Amino acid sequence: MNDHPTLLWTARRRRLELGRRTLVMGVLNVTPDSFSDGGRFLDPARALEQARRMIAGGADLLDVGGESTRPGAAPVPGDEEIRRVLPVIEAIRAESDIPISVDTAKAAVAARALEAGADVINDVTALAADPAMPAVAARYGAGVILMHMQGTPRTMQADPRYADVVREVRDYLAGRIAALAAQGLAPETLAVDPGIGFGKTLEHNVALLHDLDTLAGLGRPVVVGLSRKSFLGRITGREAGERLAGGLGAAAWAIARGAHVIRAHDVKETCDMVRVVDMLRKESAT
Ligand code: HH2
Repeated sequence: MNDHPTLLWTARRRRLELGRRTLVMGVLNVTPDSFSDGGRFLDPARALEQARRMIAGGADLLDVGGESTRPGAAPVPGDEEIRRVLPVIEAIRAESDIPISVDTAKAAVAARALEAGADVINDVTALAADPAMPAVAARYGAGVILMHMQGTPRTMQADPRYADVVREVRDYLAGRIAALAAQGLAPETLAVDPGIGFGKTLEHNVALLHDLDTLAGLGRPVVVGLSRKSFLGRITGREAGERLAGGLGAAAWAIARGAHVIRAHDVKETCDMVRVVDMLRKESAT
């Protein structure tokens, strides 16, 4: 197993060094309807408590989202999304310097979040849904996560089809990197994500994780979110709240195949796994 080459990911004033150490991105869903934790952190005070728990658990980055993207989810208006995430981002920033990403596809939400101290835009549409998004990312020098999705959350799981899922996801992300660089985004701000579960069958998700090193070949950091997702339920027969062990197994595999950042709800457990896998990667590379 090759160790990962060192990569720099810039996000506003930050330079995140990736490769030697895998980063853990804690998920904070300020929504009533997220698939595994909907409604638990809609109250800003409870969201802040959860943020504190994730920071204490070892999170490297917190991903704050105000719109569920689960299959079938209804879109949320921008002003409602801002009302959900802004107080939480402000409260975290008031007491911690931890890097914060905002999980949104709307330029107005991203701009307000960046103004409040967020560092990264995590966009499940790879900055393609809102034409104003690339300019916001460029203006702030924000870090950006470009995720692949086939279709929209409302329809994406109806009948996803690919001739070659790994090649199509890689080519799509390579195309987005090139298009955004042409629009003035600095390539070192960009990270990529295969979008596990976003318009993909079990077989598609398995193929993407199996060949994840193909995405690492794009030369940008690879983010992977698989925590509690339904493909784990398909494999293990478990409900969302009981998929931690399956998710840790898949995430360990993803790191060995080149993932740099793991997006997870269970931060403490994921950090323990990451420490062990990172140690083993170093040993096997020497
Ligand atoms: N998955 C979800 C949401 N955002 N962002 C990235 N970059 N990668 C992912 O895999 C990803 C993501 C879905 O998970 P969750 O946020 O827990 O659920 P919901 O969308 O229902 O809020």
